[in-house]
Amino acid sequence: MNLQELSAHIAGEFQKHYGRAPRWIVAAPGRVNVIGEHTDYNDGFVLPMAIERYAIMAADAAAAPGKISIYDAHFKENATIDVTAPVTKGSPKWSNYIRGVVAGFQRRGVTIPALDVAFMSTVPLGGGLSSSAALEVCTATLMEAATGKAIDPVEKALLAQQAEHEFAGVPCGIMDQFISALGREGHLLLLDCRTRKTELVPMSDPSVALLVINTNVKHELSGGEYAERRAQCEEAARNIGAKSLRDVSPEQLEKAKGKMTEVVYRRARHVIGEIERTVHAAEGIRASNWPGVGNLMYASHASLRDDYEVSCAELDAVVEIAEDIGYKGGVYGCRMTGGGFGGCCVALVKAAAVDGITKKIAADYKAKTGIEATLYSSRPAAGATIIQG
Ligand code: GAF
Repeated sequence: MNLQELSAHIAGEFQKHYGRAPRWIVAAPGRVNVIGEHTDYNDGFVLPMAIERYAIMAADAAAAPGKISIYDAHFKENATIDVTAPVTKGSPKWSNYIRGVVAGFQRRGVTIPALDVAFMSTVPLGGGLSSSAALEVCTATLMEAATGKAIDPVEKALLAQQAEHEFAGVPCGIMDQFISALGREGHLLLLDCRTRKTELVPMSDPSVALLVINTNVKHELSGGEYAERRAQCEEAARNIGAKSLRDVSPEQLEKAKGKMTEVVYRRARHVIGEIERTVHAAEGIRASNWPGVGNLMYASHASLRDDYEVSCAELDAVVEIAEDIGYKGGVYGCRMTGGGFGGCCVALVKAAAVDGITKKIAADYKAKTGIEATLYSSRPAAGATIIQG
């Protein structure tokens, strides 16, 4: 479903559930990160794009005061949030992403209106495409629409990130919420996570496409591995005497190697190399140097697999299949994307070869793992929008 169809669909769901038409419709996209993995919480660079997959909400002011009623139109579940007091964690689990954002608005002194809401998402859950950030940013956009007060998009991303930290328990960086709030059609976003300055990188060459390959192995970032990686990076920076790994050169790391465990050293080596690769990839994309960008993607994957140890057998299988198809078959590069431990890969491919590559990866992945992958290509989409209201 494209955004227009999705918007009509959620309006219909709202109508069926609440017996009237919605006043507001808002949406926020998921993302795929082209390169720059596990660099955001190290003050580094990331290069994501918003995808044509969305969390979407239809809403209207509620007759009953003091609460937000939410109807999950896909799983046919309901949640109620009492907004007469500071919002806290609650159930069902998915409502915490919404609760966290509402709490963030309350903390900023916003009086939350009573609302009836219907929502759904076409961002696969736990697929490493930022389904949670999409839901958070979508909620923040609904708050803006319903209160009539827009907030600065950077502030909005930070509010959504805080919701993820406090209500979902994931100490994530800023990338996912940022791209969902600030994505631009036809562009990747080169984000400096230290200064929060962004540069739009046009991605409109019709001869190439980005293919997302979902391994359909679920990833769960709250499992502790993510927080552990983050702590290891901080330990490495501390041992070197730097504020963050952003400030450390490969030479400095080598010199300080004896001051840290071998594991912490490898974590730092990934981050330092990945920050450099991300800057080079942005240059490569601007120059349409697709083979160069592809090689950086392969190098990123190897580093995430061997040094950062956040890949898994299924993600590695996809990258191996892509490498086998190779340049001659139309694949420039491929890597895991997102937090890791499952989820998706992203491949840079020749547009003319997309169909053949899709079939080949799906068949070989099934043969290797016994699992059906889901593949789709997406153009870079726009960030969060108020569609109606
Ligand atoms: C997850 C996090 F939410 C991001 O902040 C980022 O760290 C990513 O993993 C890894 O690059 O998506």
